[in-house]
This record gives sequence, structure tokens and C-alpha cells, in this order.
Amino acid sequence: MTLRPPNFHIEDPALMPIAEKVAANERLTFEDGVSLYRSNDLLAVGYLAHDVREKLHGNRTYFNVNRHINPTNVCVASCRLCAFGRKAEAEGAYTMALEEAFRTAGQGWSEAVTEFHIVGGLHPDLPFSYYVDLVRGLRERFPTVHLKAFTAVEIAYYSQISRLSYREVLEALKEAGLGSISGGGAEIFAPATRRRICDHKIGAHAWLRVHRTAHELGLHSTATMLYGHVETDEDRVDHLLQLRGLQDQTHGFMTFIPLKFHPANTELGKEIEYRETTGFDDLKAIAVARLLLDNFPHIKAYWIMMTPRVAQVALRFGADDLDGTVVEEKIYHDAGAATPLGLTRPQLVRLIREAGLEPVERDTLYRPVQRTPHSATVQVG
Ligand code: V47
Repeated sequence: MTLRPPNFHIEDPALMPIAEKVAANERLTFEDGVSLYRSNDLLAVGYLAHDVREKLHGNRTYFNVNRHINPTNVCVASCRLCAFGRKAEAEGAYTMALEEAFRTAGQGWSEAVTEFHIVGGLHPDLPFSYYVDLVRGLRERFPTVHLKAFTAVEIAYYSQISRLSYREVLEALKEAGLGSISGGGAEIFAPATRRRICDHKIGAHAWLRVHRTAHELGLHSTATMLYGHVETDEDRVDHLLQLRGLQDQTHGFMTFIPLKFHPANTELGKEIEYRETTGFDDLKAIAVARLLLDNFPHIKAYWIMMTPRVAQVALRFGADDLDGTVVEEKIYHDAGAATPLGLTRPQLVRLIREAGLEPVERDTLYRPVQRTPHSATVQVG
């Protein structure tokens, strides 16, 4: 077999066998993943990831016009990684009445959003019917907007409070208008690290089971990994390979999003003395994900966490997707993110074009969106 020789300089000898596997479209192993994270030859890791991204998508770089909605920050869990959740009586706690949530949703309407992305706390008193009514009400008022809602952690909590199975919860939400589920709450699967950062959350097994069930019902989803706290390189690789394993079976994940940990105002932040990841680590997180997750169609650079500047560079380190207009972000801004609350469509287009890439507006399911000055039409098929 003739392998395409890498036409760039690899400084780190540990990357040579990996480069050969990538050129031959061979699956990378656990040990390859650890070597990639350990390598300081970031340009070589990035080049390999960009090569894979180009084979999949050429220059096409996706973005979407979405609005985040966080209906409540009241949460029964007290995760050490989180600055967003509050106890019901705490200062700053809020819960939107349904009409308020519908009004908030409408405030992003001027940009013709194609997606509402809805995640929130695990509220001690709201019944499951609140979430079903929220989805149904949004569907009725905004029938063209895709509803990407709730993390696996929320779905598991609704199952607990309603005494319905994961499947029954997802079926009820799907019937009300749910389009897909969000990738949050995955954090880090490795049990010892997971206990240190979010011991109130469901474990990896339950997280993966919720997504498996969603995929079986024809609902797509995304997957995340929270990095840059107390996890090891081995924890990161283990996490990615567990996602890759489920994807082999269901093919229901559309996108992987590495989420950079923001330490301010969190208990976990105190433990790591508010140390934040650097741009080097953020670009490596994108590139290694692109290389290990060979069965994930898309890798997303979430500019809210990485900053627009680093997210733009990430588009040449393996990412093919830049999320999104967002409009009003709370989870990372409560944890000290200094990025804007939202970007406009022209700002996203400029970031992509100035990286020498071709912007493609997509809906949640990655179908191209055609725009005229007053409408957005999804191209089906
Ligand atoms: O699960 C919480 C993370 C997630 C902090 O699916 C924190 O396309 C950093 O899931 N520092 C919720 N991260 C948001 C989320 C998401 C975001 C963007 C796109 C998608 C997608 C999903 O936010 C939580 C947790 O992993 N998070 N606190 C923090 N202090």
C-alpha cells in the first residue's frame, strides 16, 4: 500500500505512526489519543486534523442562527463545575413562567432564528408537564424553528420526577415538538474525575443510555466534553472513545463540541486556583477530537467559550462548525466568560471568510438555509 507522505514537517516522532494511520483512514487507538494530547507539536496535530476535516467538508464551514433559552437556573444539584445553578431561595435565582419563556424566545426573532437551544437547571418543584408545555407552546408560536432542548441530565431528571422511563419522557417531548437533544451534561465520563467535578449528576452509563434511546426514537443529538479542570489525558481519550463506541452503534450524534471549563464563581475553580486553559490546549482539544471521532460528521468550535478569535483559528485545526448567534448566553457568563453574549450573522460570516473558508448557514440538522432579506428557508434533501 502506498501511503501519501505528509507534506509538512513533523517534529514529534510519536506522531509519525499516527500520521500514517490518518493518511490511510485507519482508526486511531487509545494510545494514539494519549500521544496526540501529550504532543507539543500542535501544528502537526492541527494539520492532520485539518486534512480529515477537508476530506469530509472541503472548505465548507457551517454556522447557525440560534437563540439560547435557559428557562430556569434553579437546580437541585450543586455541581462543583457550575456557576449557573442556584438554590430556589438564593439571590439571582429565576424561573420563567411559560409566557415569559415564549416572550424571551420571540426576542431573537428579528434575525430569523432557525433553532432555539434550551437547557436549564433541575428545578425541585416544576412538574414534567411544564417542559412538555414549554416545547408545545414554542412549537405552536414558532413552527419553523427547530427545538433543540434539554441535556441527558435533564431528561433523566424528568424521568425521575414523572416516574416515566427515558423512552416515555422522550416520546412525550417529541410528540410536543422536540427536534433533538442537547449534548451538555457529559462533562467527563471517567468515574473518579466525574465524582470530583459533578457528583450530583447521572453517570456515564445513564448519559449514554439517554442518547441511545433518543437515537432509537429518531432524535439526533450532539455530544460534549468539559475539559481543562482536573481531568487527565487518559480521561479525555476514554471519554471520546466511549462516544465513538455509541456512535458506531446508533449514528445519531451530529456533532462533538469540546467545552472549555470556565473556573470563575465555581467551587472547582477554587481547587485549580482559577487556572484557565490556554489557546494551545483549546486548539488541541478540537484537533484531537477530529482525529479520534472518525464517525462524527461535525466538530464544533463554540466561540462563546473559546473566544471568537481562537474559535476562528480552530476552523483550520479540525472544526467545521461555528456555533452560533446565541443572542443571550448565561451558563459561561455566570462562570466568568468575557466573550460577547451573542454575535450577529454578518460577524460569523466574516470570521469564516477571513479564515479563507466558505460559510454555509445550516439548520440544526445541517441542511443548508437559503435567506432572502425577510425569510429563511431550509433546503430539504
Ligand atoms: O453541561 C457548566 C457546561 C454545559 C460550566 O449541544 C460549563 O450543541 C464551562 O451543553 N465552565 C451546558 N462549562 C451547555 C451545553 C452546550 C453548549 C453549546 C452547544 C451545545 C450543543 C451544548 O455547559 C454543561 C457543562 O458541561 N458548563 N458550567 C463552566 N463553569
